[in-house]
Amino acid sequence: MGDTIVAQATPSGESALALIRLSGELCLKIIKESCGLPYPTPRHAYYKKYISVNNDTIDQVVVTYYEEKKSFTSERSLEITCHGNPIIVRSIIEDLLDRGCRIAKPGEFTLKSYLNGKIDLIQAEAIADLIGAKSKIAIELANKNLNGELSDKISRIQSKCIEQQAIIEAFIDFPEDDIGSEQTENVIKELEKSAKEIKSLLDISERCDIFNDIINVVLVGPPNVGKSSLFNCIIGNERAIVDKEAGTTRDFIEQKIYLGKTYINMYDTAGLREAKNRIENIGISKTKELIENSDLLLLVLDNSSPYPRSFNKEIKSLLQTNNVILILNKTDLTTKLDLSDTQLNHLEKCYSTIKDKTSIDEIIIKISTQLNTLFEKHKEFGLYVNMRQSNSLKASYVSIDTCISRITSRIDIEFCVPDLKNVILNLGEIVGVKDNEDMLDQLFSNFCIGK
Ligand SMILES: Nc1nc2c(ncn2[C@@H]2O[C@H](COP(=O)(O)OP(=O)(O)OP(=O)(O)O)[C@@H](O)[C@H]2O)c(=O)[nH]1
Ligand SMILES: [Mg+2]
Repeated sequence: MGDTIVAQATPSGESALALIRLSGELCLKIIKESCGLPYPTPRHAYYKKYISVNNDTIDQVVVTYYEEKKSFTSERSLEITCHGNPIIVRSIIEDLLDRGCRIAKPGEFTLKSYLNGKIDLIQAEAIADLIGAKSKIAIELANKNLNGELSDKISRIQSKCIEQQAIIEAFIDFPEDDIGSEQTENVIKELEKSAKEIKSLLDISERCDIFNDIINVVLVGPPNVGKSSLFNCIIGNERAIVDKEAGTTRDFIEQKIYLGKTYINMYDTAGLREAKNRIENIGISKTKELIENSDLLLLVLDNSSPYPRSFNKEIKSLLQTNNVILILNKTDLTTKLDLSDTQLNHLEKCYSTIKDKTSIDEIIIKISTQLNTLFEKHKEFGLYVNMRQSNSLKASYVSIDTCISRITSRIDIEFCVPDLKNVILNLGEIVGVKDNEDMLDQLFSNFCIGK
C-alpha cells in the first residue's frame, strides 16, 4: 500500500477557513473514523465534527471524499475544510499523522496526478505557472496550457514525424524504390513543415520571459525633479523620503504593486548626476543597473527648471530601451523647461504635479496602457513555452534540420532515422517522461506544498 500524504493547501496563518488535502488508501478509513462517515458519497460535502484518535473534538469541518480514479491524483482523496486557525490546522494534521499519513513533499499531489496519467508534464507545469502568474495574461496562457493546447500541438508534430519515420524506413528496406521519387519530396515537405512549427514554438519561448519575471518599472531622472514624490503618489504610501535638497534618495526603494492587469515592482532611484559624494555615487551605479533590467522607464524632468545640459550624457543609456514614458513634473510652477533641442523632444510627454491627483491618475493610466501593449504583443502568440520545454524544442529542431539535410543531399540517408528518432524523443520529453527521476524531482520541487 502506498503512502497517504497530507498537506495544508491554503497559505499558513490566520484565515476564515483552511483546506487540508489528503491522497492515498487511508482516506476512506480516515473519513470513517474521524468524521463518522463509513460510506461517504463521493464528491459530497459533509458538515461534521472532526474527532481525533484520542476522542477529542478538534473542529467542525466540511469534508469531501473523492473515490479512486476520479480525483486529481487518481487516488482516494479527502479535502477537509476547517476554521483557519493555525492551531486547529496543526492539530488536525498531527492527528492525521497519528493515523498513518505522512506530510506531502512540494508538488507531490501534482506529481501523483502526472505519474497516474491524469495530466501530462506540460499541464503539471501549467498548474505551477497558474499559481505563480503575475498578470492576467500570464493566467490566461497558463490556463491554455492546462487545457492541453500546447500538448496537443506538440503531440501533432510528433505524430507527423512518426509517420515520416515509417516512410523513410520503408525506403531503406526497399532501396529499389527511387529515392528521388515524389514520395521523397513529400517526406522533405512534411518534415520542413514540422521544422517550421518547432521553430515558431521556439520563437514564442524567446518572448515568454516576461511571464516568468515580475515587470520592473523604474523612476529615473536628474536629482530633485520629484521622483520620490511621484513614487509615493503612485504607490499610495509615503515610503520614500522627499526633500528640497538634491541627492536625497541614495539607495533605491522597491515596492510591489498591482497596476493595470499585472503585478509590478516599482522603483524609486537616486537622481542621475556627476556626484562628488562617494555614497551618492554608489546609489547612482545602482540606478544604472536598475535601468538595464527595467521593462519600463519613467523618465522624470522638472518642468519648472531649465533643462540640465549635464543630463545629456545620461540620456543615451536611458533611450536604449524602447519603453520610456517622459514625465514633466511640477507643472503647478512656471514652465522653464525647453526640450526643443534635446534628444527627448520626440518622446510622448506626460505632465504632472503632485498637487493634482488627476495628473497622477493619468500617469497610472499611461503606465498600465504601456504595460498592456507590452503584454498584448505576447498574447498574440497565444501559447506559453517555458525554458525546459524550449530546451527540448531546440534539441528537436537541430535533429530535424540535420535529418532534412541528409535526405535533401541524398547522402547518409540511413542515418536520418536516428535523427528523426531524436526529434520524436525530444518532443515526447516535453509532454512527459516517467523514467527521469532527477528531472521530475527538480521540476516538482519548485511547487508549493499542498499542490
Ligand atoms: N511645486 C512642486 N514641488 C514638487 C513637486 N514634486 C516634488 N516637489 C518638491 O520637489 C522637491 C524634491 O522632490 P523629491 O521627490 O525629493 O525629488 P527627487 O527627484 O526624488 O530628488 P532626489 O532624491 O534628490 O533625486 C521636494 O521639495 C518636493 O516637495 C510638484 O509637483 N510641484
Ligand atoms: Mg528621491
